[in-house]
Amino acid sequence: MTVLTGSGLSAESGVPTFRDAQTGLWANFQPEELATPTAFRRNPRLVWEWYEWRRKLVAAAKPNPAHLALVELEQGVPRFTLVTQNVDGLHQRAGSREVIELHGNINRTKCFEEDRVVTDWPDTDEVPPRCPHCGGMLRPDVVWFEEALPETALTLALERSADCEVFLSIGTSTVVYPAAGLPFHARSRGATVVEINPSSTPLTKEADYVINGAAGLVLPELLRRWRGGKCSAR
Ligand code: BV8
Repeated sequence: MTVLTGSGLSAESGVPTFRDAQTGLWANFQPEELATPTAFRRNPRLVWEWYEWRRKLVAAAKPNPAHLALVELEQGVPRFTLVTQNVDGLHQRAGSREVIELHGNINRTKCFEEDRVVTDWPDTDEVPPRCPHCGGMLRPDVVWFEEALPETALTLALERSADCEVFLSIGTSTVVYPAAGLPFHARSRGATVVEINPSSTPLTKEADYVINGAAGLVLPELLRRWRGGKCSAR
């Protein structure tokens, strides 16, 4: 079984989805306008502060029943793979052991010049802070639009999508590529594709099963039925 999650999975943890209306100062911006290297070059302070705001939101959030259900599935299903587009680290905080992060992690920071993770840096008033090695600006270790995904993560995600029997696509609008291509790739290789989402997406008409509901309610119920032997998970 291979599972792809999107920001809808963290919605019930209080983390706004990527296309939810942004609040406060950020209401004037579309995420796509801020999550790019061009935006960072143009206004590094604005982009750094947006991520600081999101990091605080994520730090205050807790994994929800959907995250916890995926931890139990990982422990009980042979050959289980979790692939996420989310950058909030909530799967790991819930207890998922192997998480393929396609879009990086907001809790990691890297040097914009050297592209290497930095764990601590001099505490100055400068925003964004500076790399202790080269003096370049620091940035969040996430994949921005127009940036390539981490090759190892994408290759592994494609392999696990190609050789699974069941592919669950949960809480994603299925519009951001190449991640959005994974359920279609799985389907083309013979997997049974299940979509869990309160709304329809470009995948809905291609999926074998569509469960219109919130992940935090649907996944625990699926798990309950699986434990009761009412459905098989492969
Ligand atoms: C790439 C990290 C090529 C940052 C994110 C020009 C140049 C290059 C590429 C492109 C280009 N033009 C277009 C592209 C392709 C582009 C793309 O796909 N654009 C889209 C918008 C058309 N892709 C890229 O740029 C990618 N890179 O192609 O590089 C390349 C190759 C070699 C060399 C150089 C370049 C990079 C894409 C990664 C962008 N980074 N995140 C950050 O977070 O700040 S993407 C961002 O969107 C998040 O990761 C998010 O997860 C992801 C997808 O969104 P969703 O997760 O689906 O969230 P969304 O809000 O959309 O939907 C939520 C869903 O949940 C909804 O359906 C809702 O109904 C549902 N829901 C709500 N509540 C619940 C629920 N479901 C279940 N339960 C609930 N309770």
